[in-house]
Amino acid sequence: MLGLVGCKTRVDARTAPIILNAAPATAPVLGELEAPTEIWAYNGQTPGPVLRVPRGGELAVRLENGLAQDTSIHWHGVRIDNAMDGVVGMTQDPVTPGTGFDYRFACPDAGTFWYHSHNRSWEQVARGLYGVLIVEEPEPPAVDREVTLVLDDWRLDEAGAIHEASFGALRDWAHAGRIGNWVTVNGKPPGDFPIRAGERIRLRVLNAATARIFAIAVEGHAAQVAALDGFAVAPYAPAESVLLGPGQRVDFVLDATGEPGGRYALLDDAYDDPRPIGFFAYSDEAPLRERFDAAPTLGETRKPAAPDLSDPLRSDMIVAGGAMGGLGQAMLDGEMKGMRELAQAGRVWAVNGVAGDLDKPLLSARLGRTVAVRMVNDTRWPHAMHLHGHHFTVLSVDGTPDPAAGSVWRDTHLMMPGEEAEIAFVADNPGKWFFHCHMLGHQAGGMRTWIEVG
Ligand SMILES: [Cu+2]
Repeated sequence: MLGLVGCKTRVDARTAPIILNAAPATAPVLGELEAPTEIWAYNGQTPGPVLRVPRGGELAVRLENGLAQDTSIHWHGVRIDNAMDGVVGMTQDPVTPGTGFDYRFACPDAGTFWYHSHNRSWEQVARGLYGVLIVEEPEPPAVDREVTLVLDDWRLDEAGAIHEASFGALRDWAHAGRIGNWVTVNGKPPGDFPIRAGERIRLRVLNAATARIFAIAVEGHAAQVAALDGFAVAPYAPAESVLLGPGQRVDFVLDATGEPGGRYALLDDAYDDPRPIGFFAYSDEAPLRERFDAAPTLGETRKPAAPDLSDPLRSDMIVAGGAMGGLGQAMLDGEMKGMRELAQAGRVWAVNGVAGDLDKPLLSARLGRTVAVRMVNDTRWPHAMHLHGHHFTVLSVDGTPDPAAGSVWRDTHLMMPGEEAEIAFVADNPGKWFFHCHMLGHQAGGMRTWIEVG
């Protein structure tokens, strides 16, 4: 008996894994009053459960695959051990139906991160396989409450079901991606977020859509940006709505300066005039406070190594192709192929003239080397370029130095058509790291490469 107790204690001393079961489920995508929609989910819900871990803590997750397809989980934005990065075919074998995989890794940086499928992600994420990962600061900022909003965009048919026939449609992949026709916040159609006057809220916002860009602002409020892609910045009230490409996050400090009983829209104006994607609905209670101190900083969320720009390893990453892109040919399976053959193979984008082949890395850097990548968007479409395992700083956009260079660190950069951006980072995490567009149909269609570190 004693031995058994001792054994149990030792087991408990290591974090017991959180089970994430990926399987078909139903969810109130159309709203609580409508028939539920068939989706794919972690533990029966989309978004999946919010995972929380203290900075420096270890996360242990057992992925169980209850799908009829292979799957895996990528931990987006985490400077993770390469073997845990979740990229099928690069860092791990696929998790086949009926089997599982144990993820166990340290979370070195605080901030708002997320997790999602990284196999057939253009389908699996679009069907609902994602969730938020929060790594807590050692001394969290003084706020009354946290609210997490996960934005998504679904393509539904007339019956309200996920439009399955268009999964993998090359026409979408070659344009803006699988843009949907139904926006949800936390898996439901835009509704009310209860709020009390005088509250100070930390608002974590994630764009989990596979293609749609959001640009958000809170009507009548000076919400202050406190973190981008999880990385703390000195709080500021942006002059315009905050652009969020697929995969990107923003943390706001939202001071509830509205009137009791009032309703204020969360607005999105990424493509059109501002339209509400939810409402902050004030209670009638008297304000919690009349005056607000300056917004708190989130403290030190990460410690990115300072890049040595005196002699960086330089690389070009020229993305081309897509509709109206004029891509004549590209390498596929080691051979130069014309656009028709590329399209037949489902490849419509290229990185440095290679249409998605992964036999060679974009670059190989020794551990600790500063890398500067000139990213050129030679297409007619925006792209959300995501680097795994590292955080980079944007040095310049279209030749203009970025004033935030060296002080803002991101894992995803939203590139506009024709844009040329230079980014830099210290290659300080050994392994093979995927580098791709987070418009996930673009990635599948060839807009992907990888870097090798160490
Ligand atoms: Cu893209």
